[in-house]
Amino acid sequence: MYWSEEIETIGRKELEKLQLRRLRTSLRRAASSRFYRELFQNAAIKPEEIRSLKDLTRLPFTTKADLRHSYPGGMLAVDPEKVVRIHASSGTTGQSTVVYHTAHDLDGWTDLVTRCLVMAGCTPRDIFQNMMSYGLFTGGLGLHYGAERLGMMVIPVGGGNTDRQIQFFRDFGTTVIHITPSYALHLNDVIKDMGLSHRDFKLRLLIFGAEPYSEATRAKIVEAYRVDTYNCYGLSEMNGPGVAFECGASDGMHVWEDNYIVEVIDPESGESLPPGKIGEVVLTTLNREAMPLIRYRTRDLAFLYEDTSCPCGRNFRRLSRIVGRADDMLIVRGVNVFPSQVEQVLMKLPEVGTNYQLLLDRVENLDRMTVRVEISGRMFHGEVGELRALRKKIQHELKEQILLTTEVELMEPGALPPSRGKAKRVIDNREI
Ligand code: DLL
Repeated sequence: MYWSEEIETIGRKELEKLQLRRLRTSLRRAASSRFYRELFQNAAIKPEEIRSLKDLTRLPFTTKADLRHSYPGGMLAVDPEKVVRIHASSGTTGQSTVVYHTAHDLDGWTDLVTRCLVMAGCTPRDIFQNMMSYGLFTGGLGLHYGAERLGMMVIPVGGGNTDRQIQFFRDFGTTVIHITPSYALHLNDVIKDMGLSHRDFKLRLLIFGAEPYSEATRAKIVEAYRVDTYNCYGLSEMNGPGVAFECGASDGMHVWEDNYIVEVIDPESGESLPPGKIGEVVLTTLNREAMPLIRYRTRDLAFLYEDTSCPCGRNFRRLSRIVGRADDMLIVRGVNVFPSQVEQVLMKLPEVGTNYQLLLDRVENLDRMTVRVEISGRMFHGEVGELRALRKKIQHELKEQILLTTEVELMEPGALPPSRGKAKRVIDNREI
């Protein structure tokens, strides 16, 4: 099923022609912002000199720091009167980054989200409960308008208030939810505590994104809810959700390349990497008026699939799941560790519950990593010997995976702060 069949099934050659045409327009638009005018001048390059898609690599990158420095209006490329909405990134540190949208931009974004929902098999008969927060964060309004355009009944409940969410599942017969993976795990704990299960609901489809998660977590969620799951990737700088989305083949996320050019680069050298190689995702907007972004470094790590054909009929390149963030990488006693590696180990173990936290501190000048993990209710009432064995097992499996000896603290179910949106997994006390 397609929302815009003609464009979704476009051949690669046609697509590349369209991309080049749009790229040139995008560059021209970008050059009317103060930031890009200066950037192009400093790089001694004129937008008209970009005559092929390959030429794109001659242009400098744009970074999150650039967005911060040009706050609030340095990247605005249109007359402020044309702007109809702003969104901001959920980044927790420093100056926030703002993104401007014209009516055209919002219309284009909504269309991409609608494509995603149709690709996942949603129809106007579905009842859609949007459990991501509304406001400056894009997970709320972004999915909201796409779902409405498709004609689903939308319940704009937002994040949190878990009891009411469950009540709504029952009262309105919710069939599709949009939720962060960490909140889906927490929600399931509450569902179980209420003595309920997937049989009490009509859920059939779960869309998640906004934070990294492992395949093991997905398996846990599928087991609990018995639903089809779809991974949705995006970031506020690129509109928000709906930059890339899985099709029914569940094998990578199609990047909507008529709207974005995707590159994967070596985060150290900035060189382009071939398909299959993990690196930093770099995106260029092709259809945005208010704030075009050129070669934006996302800091997200993933790889592109080699093959551009897919059983679903779309030829848009596929991006792997996000394996981590360039800036999330922890260096513990000189070893590079991604929180996602720890999660992959923990979520595979049936004795482990749904929540965990990584705590880093420095003891006598040595890094120490403590993994605090909630165990399942059944284990909690078990024997002390059993718990000791479990702790050893977790330590051993972690050592195999990340090559580090870690402290493991087993916590009772519900002891760690639950996630109702993006989870905060790492507490690094080492700088303090
Ligand atoms: O999180 C947009 C979004 C909302 C995407 C709802 C999907 C669903 P930001 O707050 O700007 O925007 O955060 C963007 O979140 O750079 C990734 O690091 C991470 N992220 C988003 N989607 C995924 C995903 C929204 N599917 C940042 N898997 C991005 C892993 C994701 N990480």
